[in-house]
Amino acid sequence: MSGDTIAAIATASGKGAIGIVKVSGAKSHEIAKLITHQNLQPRQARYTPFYNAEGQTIDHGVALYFKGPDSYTGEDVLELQSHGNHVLLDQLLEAAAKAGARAARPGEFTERAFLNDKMDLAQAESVSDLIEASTADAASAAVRSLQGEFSNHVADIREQLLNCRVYVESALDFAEEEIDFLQDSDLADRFAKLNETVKQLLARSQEGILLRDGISIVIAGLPNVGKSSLLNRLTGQDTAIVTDIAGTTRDVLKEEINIDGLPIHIIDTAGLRNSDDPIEQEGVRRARVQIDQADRILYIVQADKPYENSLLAELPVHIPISKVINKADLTPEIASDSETIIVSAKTGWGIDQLREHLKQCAGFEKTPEGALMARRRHITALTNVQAHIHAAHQSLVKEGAGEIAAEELRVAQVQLNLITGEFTSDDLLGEIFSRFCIGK
Ligand SMILES: Nc1nc2c(ncn2[C@@H]2O[C@H](COP(=O)(O)OP(=O)(O)O)[C@@H](O)[C@H]2O)c(=O)[nH]1
Ligand SMILES: [Mg+2]
Repeated sequence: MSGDTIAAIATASGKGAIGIVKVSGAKSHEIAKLITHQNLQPRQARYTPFYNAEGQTIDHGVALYFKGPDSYTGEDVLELQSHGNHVLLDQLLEAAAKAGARAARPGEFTERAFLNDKMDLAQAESVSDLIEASTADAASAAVRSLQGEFSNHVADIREQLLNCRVYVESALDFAEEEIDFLQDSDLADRFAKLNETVKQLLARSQEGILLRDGISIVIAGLPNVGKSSLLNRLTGQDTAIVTDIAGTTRDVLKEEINIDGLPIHIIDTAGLRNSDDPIEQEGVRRARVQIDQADRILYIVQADKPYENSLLAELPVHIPISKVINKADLTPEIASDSETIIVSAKTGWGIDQLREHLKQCAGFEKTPEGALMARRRHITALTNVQAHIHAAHQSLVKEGAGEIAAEELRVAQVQLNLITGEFTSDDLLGEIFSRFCIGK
């Protein structure tokens, strides 16, 4: 248990019906006494006045006391629920400070929960993902991970890994004659099952990451091909100014839509052309910056002049491009290949196919068991685990090299432990929790 007692406002800023100040640490009960003038019993809500250090009433509200280890952080915890006004909450915080608490750092309550074994690191991280979730699907994925579903699968992989290690290492220790790993069907089954478990967890976690982060798509093309019209059509809103004057859009416009729960950040840009107008030149410069950072470019041409000044050669080669022919309503026949999507931003024709295409490009497939919220570091670790398992299996069946296989399995296990935080450096912990909001 950490020595000091921390306090923070736990509710969002702004006015609301209720605002909460949270306190955690050994002094919680004493602080409760100083603020409420009552001897609070664990887990019993008490409606009471809240007093400042001078004995003046700050507000009336509900005080809740949890005795550690049966609390969120595992320490003694106090929750003061007052009216949701920051003037009051600041006074409550000050009263807690005068009674011996210090201001909590971002994520410090959850960090303590992790340090006191109330949850593992992957669960702690999903607390933040749950708070940040912008769609119902992302929230469900975060809840699953918070409940430990992700961690349970990691534990399952750990156990299977351990079994494989024991198997290989004991074969090494006790075998009198050369072991024929290749003929050992039991071993092959173990590796196949292990590999499948890792693969499934990776798929569900990748879906979770997509649900949280989505993908960013920039709309690019010549002036007047209908880029802004397409943005408006996709968002269903009249955000961007549309005119028949080339060079209308100069600023970068960003909107977010979601397709079946997948967030897509759509960016409309100035049409790419050489211009004498310094404002438009700046618009084109900004457009190129956005294009360079996108996950995908929607390259728009118009149906009545599809080959006019192709810009394809100007677009960055490292970013995937989807070619879209717009203004399909203008020409009855459009020559295109199967890769090209044909739409009319004006009538809405083809927009559903475009949405479907975006979903496919993102690799967004709903796994039957549902997504699990995860971090990129988890994906990296799981991918490494997968590679080391593969290497172990290969060295067994191809070279009969038991020692190398055992070492590969050991390294796989180290990678796995990084996920749930068994052996995690303080730097990494600091980085993870500093991104939390204060009061969580
Ligand atoms: N007929 C037709 N006109 C369109 C379509 N999409 C856009 N336009 C027109 O093309 C012109 C340029 O549109 P805008 O969205 O401003 O193009 P941007 O410069 O690429 O952003 C406007 O007059 C739009 O009304 C379409 O699908 N069909
Ligand atoms: Mg425009």
